[in-house]
Amino acid sequence: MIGRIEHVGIAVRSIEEARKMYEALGLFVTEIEDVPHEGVRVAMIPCGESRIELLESISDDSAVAKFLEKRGPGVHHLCLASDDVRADDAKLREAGFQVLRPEPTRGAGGCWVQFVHPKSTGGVLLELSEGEHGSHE
Ligand code: CMX
Repeated sequence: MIGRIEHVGIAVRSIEEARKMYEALGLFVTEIEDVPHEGVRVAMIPCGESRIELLESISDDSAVAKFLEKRGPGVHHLCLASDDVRADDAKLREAGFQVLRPEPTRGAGGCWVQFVHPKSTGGVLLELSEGEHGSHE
């Protein structure tokens, strides 16, 4: 089952530059983590019950590097908190949506994550996340 919006992922060229605007508003970065298998460095900024995830590429062929090259900085994905990512993954498959990975993988913060292709969702890359940061409802 889906709960809150866990985070909104924003592709940035530089976390150090991008964080300044949020900090000017009194928000702050609580965690910075490299996720090597995704080729990204992520900075998490809590905002109400959700978070803003700044995504900087650390690898030339990462999803975020490709996105920045094609589209420039901007909103990259929407992440919804799931209390059972495998069950929600199965529901999406059954409904004919294009789930990107054969099964959930570990993402930032040790969460289990799955992605749905933006071509299949009306233009928004969707992430489902379950775990330490993904399921406190
Ligand atoms: N949002 C909306 N559309 C997107 C997109 C995004 N984030 N990324 C790519 N697209 C669009 C492209 O613009 C392109 O559209 P056009 O054909 O109209 O030009 C199309 O999708 C390309 O699709 P593709 O050829 O299948 O693939 P790409 O190589 O561009 O990869 C995707 C797209 C979604 C499959 C890839 O980014 C992916 O696997 N993402 C999941 C993993 C991920 O994003 N990891 C980083 C975040 C990790 C984290 O949060 O920790």
